[in-house]
Amino acid sequence: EKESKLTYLQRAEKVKNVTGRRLLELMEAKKSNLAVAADVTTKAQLLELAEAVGPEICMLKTHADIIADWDEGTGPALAEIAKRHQFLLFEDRKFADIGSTVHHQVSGGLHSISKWAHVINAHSMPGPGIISGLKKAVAETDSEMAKSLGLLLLAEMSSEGNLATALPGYTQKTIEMAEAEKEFVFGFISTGRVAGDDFVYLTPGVKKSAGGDGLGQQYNTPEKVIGEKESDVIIVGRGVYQADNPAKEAKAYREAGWRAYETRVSG
Ligand code: 5BU
Repeated sequence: EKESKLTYLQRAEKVKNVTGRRLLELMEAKKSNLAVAADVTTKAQLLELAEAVGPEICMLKTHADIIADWDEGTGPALAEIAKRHQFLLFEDRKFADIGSTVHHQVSGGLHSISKWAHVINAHSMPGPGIISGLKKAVAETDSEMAKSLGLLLLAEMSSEGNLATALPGYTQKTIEMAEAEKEFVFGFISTGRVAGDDFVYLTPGVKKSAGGDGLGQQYNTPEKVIGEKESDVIIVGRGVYQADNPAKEAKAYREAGWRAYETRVSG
C-alpha cells in the first residue's frame, strides 16, 4: 500500500460501516485520534476516568470483565458520558470462539455488551463463522444502538512473540475476512496501516517513550505509530490512567497524536 495522505474525513466516505464513518467524523471534529484504555477495576473509577478524559478522546476502550462491581447500570452510565462528550465505547472483549457461542457472548451474560458498546473486536483465529455469529446477534437485536455496532479484527497484536505477527499469512488472511464483510468490519487492531484507506487502524502499545512492561507489552511513541506506521488511532492505557492527572495527560497524548496526523497528511 502506498503512503496515505487522505484526511480522516476523506477516509470516512470510503468506509461502509456507519460506526466506522462516525468515528472518523468525530475524530476530525474533536481533533482527537486518542483512545484511552480504561483498565481500572471498579465502576466508580471507570466512570470517573471516562468523565475526566472524555473531552480529549475519540474512544474509550473498556474491559468490562475486569470491573469488580459491574452491574446493569454500568453500561448505560458509560453510554450517557460517551454521548455527552462525543466519544465511542469500544469493548475490547476479543471474541475468539465459534459463531454460536460469540452470538450469546456479545448480547447476553452480565455485561450485555451489544446494549452499550459501539465497537467490538474479535480474533480471526476461529475463521469467518465468528463474524457470522456476531452479525446474527446484531440482526436479532431490537436496540437501535446494537444495529450499528462495528467490528474490528485483530490483524496483529502489540505483544512480543504474538502469533498473528509471527505466522506468515495470518494478517493477510485476516484482511481477506474483513474485505468480505465491510458493512460490519470497519478496521483492525494492528501496529500500523496493513491494508487500504477504506479501513481504520487502531494501535495499542503506545507511550511517550518506547519500551516494554516486563509482561510482553511493547510500546511505541505516538509519532512512530501515527507518523511512520500510518495507524489512525493510538490506544493509551497506563500512560494516561496511571498519571497524576489523567485529564492533563490525555490532553498531551491527544496533541501529540494529532500533530503526528497533521504532519502525515500535509507532508
Ligand atoms: P497499556 O496500559 O497502554 O499497555 O494498555 C494497552 C491496552 O490495550 C490493554 O487494555 C490491552 O488489553 C489492550 N491491547 C494490547 O495492549 N495489545 C493488543 O494487541 C490488543 C489489546 Br488486541
